[in-house]
Amino acid sequence: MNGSIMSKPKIGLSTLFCLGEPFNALVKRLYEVDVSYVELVDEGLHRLDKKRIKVLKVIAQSKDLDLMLHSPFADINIASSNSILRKTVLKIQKESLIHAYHLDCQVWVFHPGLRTGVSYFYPERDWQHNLESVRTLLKVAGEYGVNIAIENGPSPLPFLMRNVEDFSRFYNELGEDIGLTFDVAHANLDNQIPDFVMHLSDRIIHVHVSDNDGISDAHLGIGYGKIDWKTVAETIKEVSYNNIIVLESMDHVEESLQKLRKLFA
Ligand SMILES: [Mn+2]
Repeated sequence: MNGSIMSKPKIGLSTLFCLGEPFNALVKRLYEVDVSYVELVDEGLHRLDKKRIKVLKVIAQSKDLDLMLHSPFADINIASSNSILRKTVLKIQKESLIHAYHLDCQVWVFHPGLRTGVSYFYPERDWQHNLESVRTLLKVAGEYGVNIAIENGPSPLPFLMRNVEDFSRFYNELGEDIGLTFDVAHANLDNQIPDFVMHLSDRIIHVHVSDNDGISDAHLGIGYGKIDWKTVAETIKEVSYNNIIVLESMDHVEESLQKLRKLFA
């Protein structure tokens, strides 16, 4: 490997940090931010529609932004045991995926399904529903030519896919290709950071970062939790990851971006 010809990862910013603000404030922030890669969040006050997509396209063009999109996640369970809910969830997710198509997003990120109150009785069913839903989303993604990536979920939430073992089983059984959004902070809650990079580096097409204390998914600024960022950066560089690393911290945003630029320089 020749270090001089290897390109380094690019640092991007998720708009999660301002999800509490109205859409107009998001627009203003997008005109101000000093990044070229922005992951929008199709959720809460920032839910997308045709009109908003038009506004965002103008900004992206004038600021030469590369956009990515995080799918809705509140009350979203693609493995729901209730078929009516599952159908509705998939409808919401498909609409969001099509938003990503209209915004020319590099990737559309979504969460795996979760266990429910009946998973104890039917442990295999939610796993199968999760696989089926992912296949459905892959089909839509193929129709629209959108790249999609499934993210490792954070403990203690009962996500079906949180560690390397879950993802290995998933990839063995899916029978199709799908990229992985490696969330470093989520992996830290399961002590899985090095394991993901070691075993699934060829699946990782997108990375999320924020800091935490190893117990709760607090989305802290980089350096404000217990994650050893020097080691994380070395590990990620070792596998020659050179795609985008998106900051998902909710505070110390500017400072965190600077730290990431230095860490991955
Ligand atoms: Mn994330």
